[in-house]
Amino acid sequence: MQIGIVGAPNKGKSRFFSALCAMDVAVADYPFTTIEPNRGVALLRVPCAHVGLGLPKCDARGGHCHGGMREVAVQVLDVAGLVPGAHDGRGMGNKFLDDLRNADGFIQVVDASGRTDLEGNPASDFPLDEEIGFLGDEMEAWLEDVVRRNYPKFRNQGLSEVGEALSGLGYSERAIGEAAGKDGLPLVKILWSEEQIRKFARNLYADGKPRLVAANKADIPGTPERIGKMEKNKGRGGNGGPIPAGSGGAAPMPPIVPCSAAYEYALNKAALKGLVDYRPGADAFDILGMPDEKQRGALEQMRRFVRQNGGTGVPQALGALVFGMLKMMVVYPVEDENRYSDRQGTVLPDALLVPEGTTAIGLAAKIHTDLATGFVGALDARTKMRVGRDHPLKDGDIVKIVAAR
Ligand SMILES: Nc1nc2c(ncn2[C@@H]2O[C@H](COP(=O)(O)OP(=O)(O)OP(=O)(O)O)[C@@H](O)[C@H]2O)c(=O)[nH]1
Ligand SMILES: [Mg+2]
Repeated sequence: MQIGIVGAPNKGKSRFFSALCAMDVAVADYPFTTIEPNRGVALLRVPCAHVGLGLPKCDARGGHCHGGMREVAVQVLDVAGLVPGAHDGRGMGNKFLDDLRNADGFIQVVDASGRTDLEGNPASDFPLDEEIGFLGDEMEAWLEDVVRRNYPKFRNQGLSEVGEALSGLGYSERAIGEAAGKDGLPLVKILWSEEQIRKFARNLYADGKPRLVAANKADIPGTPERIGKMEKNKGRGGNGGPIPAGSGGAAPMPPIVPCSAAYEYALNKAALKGLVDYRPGADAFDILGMPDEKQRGALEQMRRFVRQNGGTGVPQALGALVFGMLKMMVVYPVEDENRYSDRQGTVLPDALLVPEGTTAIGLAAKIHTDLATGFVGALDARTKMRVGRDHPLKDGDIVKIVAAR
């Protein structure tokens, strides 16, 4: 699973990325600080299955489990700022849009304080809805260009050729079929008009990859009020539903999560120094040790923000995108259903992020192709009941795959 962090320049994308991935990257108060993309791994925290099983602990591999919360890895990509006309090569051009091809979903970081414009230059009271809308328009136009460029490859052909021609975009054949079906576009002997190509690209964009807005810099005084006002004026789709095609007037807004990347970053650093017991995602923390007066004042301010907003909003934005919009869930594959462990006795070694509706055979394929080809059955480790290959798994399931060797 890969999430792209996108937005106009100078909005706090890299700060958001560095806070999320605990990785220091260049951050500065001018546009185009980032040119080459930054890649990192964010850890989402979910309630660990060992708690419900009454086990004292688990042995998480490649991650941690603290206070009953298990870490699950998500890849994150921070790219250069996009300006209006980026799909035509303006600003840093469409290379950065191409960097985002493999992303499953997007977090658009906006400067909700209104102090920067679409080019990342200083502004006062820049309209938030305009900033949110421009990115949708830009990404849609980029996708349309890609489809148009690839059209000769699937002209006169069918669905699988469209899938092949657009395979670099990371859309499933099903998503492609649905996008065409929406406007009744034929998927055999394809001969689409310019207008039909446009409609197809538009549908693919609208339903394909979700976008959530991180309304950043909410720590700046007056910003939460600006966000509240904009949401009230616009009326929100805010339910993880289809993403609007650009600002497009009456189109519903993507879900919006107010946040402060600066606070999330500072709190993680303060935790490393032992000044706070903050854990990402928490809505409260204690101040520890002996911060000096200035540090204490800043930490108190952050504490108020976190209390009022249910957190800094940064891990919350990622969680809302991954679980709420991309509809992922966590399952635990094991080899020993009695000890909930692998063969060596490592308890709940892996917590895998998979799409809701993943079946037993789907999980087998994700773990190893050999497990899928030799698939005999699966066992729900909680109930010790056998489940069939097409049995849809549930969030938190602990599953043993039985395969012929
Ligand atoms: N007050 C406040 N400032 C922030 C926050 N996040 C980022 N900033 C500041 O905003 C400016 C831009 O931050 P960056 O993370 O470099 O922004 P970017 O969107 O990656 O910028 P480009 O790479 O140039 O597109 C810097 O001065 C940051 O310190 C925040 O949550 N609150
Ligand atoms: Mg940057």
